[in-house]
Order: sequence, then structure tokens, then C-alpha cells
Amino acid sequence: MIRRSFLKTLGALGLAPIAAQAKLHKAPYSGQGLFLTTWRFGLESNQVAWTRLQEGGSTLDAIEAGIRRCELDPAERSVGLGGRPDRDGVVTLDACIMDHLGNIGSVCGMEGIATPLSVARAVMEKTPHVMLVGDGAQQFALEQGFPLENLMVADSEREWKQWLEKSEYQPVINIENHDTIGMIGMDASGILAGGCSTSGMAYKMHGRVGDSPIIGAGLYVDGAVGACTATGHGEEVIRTVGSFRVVQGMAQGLSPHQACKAAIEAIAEFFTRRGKDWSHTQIGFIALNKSGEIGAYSLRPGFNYAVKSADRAELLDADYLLD
Ligand code: SD4
Repeated sequence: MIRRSFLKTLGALGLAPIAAQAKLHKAPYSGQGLFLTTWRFGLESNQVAWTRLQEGGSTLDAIEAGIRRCELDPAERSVGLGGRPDRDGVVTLDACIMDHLGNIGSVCGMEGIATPLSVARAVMEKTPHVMLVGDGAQQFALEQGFPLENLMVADSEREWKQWLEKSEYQPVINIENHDTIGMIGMDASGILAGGCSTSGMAYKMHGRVGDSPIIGAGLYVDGAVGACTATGHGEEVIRTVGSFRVVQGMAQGLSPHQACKAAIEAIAEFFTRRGKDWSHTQIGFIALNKSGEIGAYSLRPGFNYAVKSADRAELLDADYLLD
């Protein structure tokens, strides 16, 4: 009785819990697992996640393994080891993780630890908190036995020194096929989870944090509805609470594709309303729902994502709003 009137009050305020609003009257998921990952490197990360799942790992284990593959690859220059530095020449990493029950963990602006997603998972599972930043995040990681490493690779250092000559800060993002890794997935029983890991925008101000470690912005999972993750211009994704927006869209009956499109349209609307120049910006979302439907959408062309299921392993181009 109390619960019903509480829900009614929340509903009147437009705040009813997503699961309670869910209109997902689709067939239940009948696959053996499904992973969706941003960008070309998602192909390999999906394969690693898939193997981990088939070996008996949970969705969360699979996502951690898939993202870790990318974090530890020094050739991937926007995630983990080898990530591009900030304007002061410091590589700082952001990551977050979320499971189907609403457990969350996040690290922001962490230096010297190559696998921030695993640290975010440790924050989730081993602390009473959900987010650790900077020195505190590193201190916790060291206590947990993560190794301290120099994350700057020679190519990143050379490019940074070149950049210093002009020091022009124009966030050019997503024009190359390697960027923030966001992975969402589901096991054979439909248990969802997601993770997101990045070194953020190259040459950002020291201390800047984007959307990727922010639950609701860079990642959101509702175990009864679906999951979404974002890549691109983090400030805009935070402004519009992008990933939560997409999951809420799915809860209200939109397909993953429609929900991603609606979130991109909202971002465009926010730009227009604020009269800001958005000619250099890019944002992309990927999403999946509980019945195994997938979708993606970006602001402009060039965003791709990898999908993996029992009978699929491919890279797809997202639909987009602007040419
Ligand atoms: C950020 N969203 O730090 C990240 C960067 C990114 O494609 O995804 N670039 O804003």
C-alpha cells in the first residue's frame, strides 16, 4: 500500500523507476550471449569477452576481460596504456562499470594504472563508495595490487611535443577509428552489464573529466530494460545525461536504435538552444535491450561499432544525423 502510493507520487512527478515504466513487450532473449562495443577495436574485445563468457564467466567478467584487452594494448591510443596525455603531458584515465542490479564503480583522472576498468570494478565490489578520483583512486589501486606503470608511450610523447608547439586546443574526436571503449552485453540468461574506459580527450586540461566514468552519462544499465554506452564529446553527453536518456527511451518503448537517435537529437537541440558551434563535435551511442535488439546512432558519419553473438562477429556503421 505504502509502496503503491510512493510509486504513484513518483509517477506524478515523472520520476517513476524505469523498470516500473518499462513497456518492453518483446520476446524474451533467446541467444547465447551478445556484446556490443564501440569502434573497430571492439571486434577483438568482443571476441575476448565472448571467450570469457563461454568459459563460464559472468557478463561482468566478460566485459572486464574484453575492455582490459584494449586497455593493455599500447597501440590503442585513447584507452589505458598508450593513451594520449593531457596538455601537461600526464596520461589520466577514466572508467566506470555497472551491473544489472545497479551496482556501480568508477575511477576518474587516475594516473599510472593501465587497467582502470578493473579498478572501477574493485571500487564497486570492495569499497562502500562508487567513485574514486586522482591520487585516491591510484592509492586504492596500489593497495589492491595493481602495478604502477608509465602509461606514456613514445608515439604519444612525440605527438604531445608536436602539439605543444602550437598548443591549439580544438577537440578533434572520433575522426579516427580508435577512441573510448564502451562495451555492453548480456549472457545467455539475459543478465546485462556494461563498462566504459578512456584516456579522455587528448590534450584536455589537467583534471578534466568527461562522460566516460560518469554513470548515466557514459554508461547506464537497467537490468530490466537494457544498456547503453557513449563515445565522443563528453561534455555534451554529460549535459544531456546521454546513456541514461537512451535507457529511459527504451523503457518507454523505443527500440535501441530509436532511443539512440532521440538522444542524439536532444544533443543537437541543446547545441542549437545554446547557440554554440558544434561543427567539430561527434557523439555516438550504442544500445541493446533485454530482448536482444541492438541499435546505434551518432551525430555525424564515421562512428562504427562491433557486435558479437553466437552467429555474428562484425563491424557496423552507425546511422547518423548530419552529413
Ligand atoms: C571523453 N567521451 O572523455 C570521452 C572521449 C571519447 O571519443 O569518447 N572520445 O569525453
